[in-house]
Amino acid sequence: MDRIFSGVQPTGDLHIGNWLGAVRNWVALQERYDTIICVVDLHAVTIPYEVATLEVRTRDVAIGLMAAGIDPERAILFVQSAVPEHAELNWLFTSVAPLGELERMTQFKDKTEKLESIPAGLLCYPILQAADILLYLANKVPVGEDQLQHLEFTREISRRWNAAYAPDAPYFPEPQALLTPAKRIVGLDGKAKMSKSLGNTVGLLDSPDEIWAKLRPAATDPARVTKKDPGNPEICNLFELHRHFSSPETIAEVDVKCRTAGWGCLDCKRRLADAMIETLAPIRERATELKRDSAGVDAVLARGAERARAIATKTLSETKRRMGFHGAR
Ligand code: AQP
Repeated sequence: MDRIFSGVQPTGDLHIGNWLGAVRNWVALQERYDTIICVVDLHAVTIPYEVATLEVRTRDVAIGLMAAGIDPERAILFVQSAVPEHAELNWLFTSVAPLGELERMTQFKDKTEKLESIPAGLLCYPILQAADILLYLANKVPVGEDQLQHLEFTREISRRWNAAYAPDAPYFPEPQALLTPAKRIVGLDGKAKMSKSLGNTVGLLDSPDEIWAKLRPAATDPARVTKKDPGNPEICNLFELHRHFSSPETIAEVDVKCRTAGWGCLDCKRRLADAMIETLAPIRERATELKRDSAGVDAVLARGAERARAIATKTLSETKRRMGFHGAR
């Protein structure tokens, strides 16, 4: 069976971009693939963060994943820092990681743009990501479009490591991306990618009031200034969200009413809010239940880490043996 690996950072609350672009796909894929899902907290410390809330955020992201349908009986769900082999393989991969390519990564350039002092962890983030994936010899990686460059880097690490240490029989696979039709959800500002750190999100677990408060001021077709101007749904970010949340009848209605100025953007937003609230309600309810039992959630994650380590230790031994380390069997 093919194995998939994917991860999510506990840098904030899960949002609908994470869900549409990745998490919903993981839930579907866990039926068909050997699935490993990780809350990647080691990645989250590459930018300034609040020490006091990291643990809770990490648990909350895991709760969001379970509420969205990740089944820890079927998939392995765990927290990255509970499996130290990630950090060790990361180090071993630095021996083949090309510095020039790390410096050219779009995410690195974006995230360091406004920083006075750049943590080395931010530069090396893609090496750790390669270690995350290859530690489980995963050959498929379901992600959003923003991760494609990093995944190409993982493939490069795999090729370089195999060439250096396993030239006759390649050990690491060259994993392929699995994208969804919602591979890049734009934020409520209508400009940048929906992103936890940009505050342009709708949270997966937001209450109906929070959803409406965020959608009300959201950017729409910039050319539509007054209610009487006809709009163009094709350039309206909220129409894209209708496509993911509303029924075909509502989508058709939105299309006509927008083009003919049959209603204002606020009417359109109200319909979207209603569809979103209805779609996300079961996830929110399951999350509320799970939050009542944080010890139970921690036990699930500990069991996930045990299962992950059983695979990780084996890969690490094989890697070290091929690299010639003393005592590696
Ligand atoms: N806007 C998006 N559209 C589609 N997919 C997305 N993903 C993230 N944003 C979108 C996908 O969600 C998975 C988990 O992402 P992550 O939290 O680990 O990393 P990220 O891409 O860095 O997410 P954020 O929200 O942008 O976090 P910050 O602001 O902390 O950097 C990934 O598969 C990602 O592709």
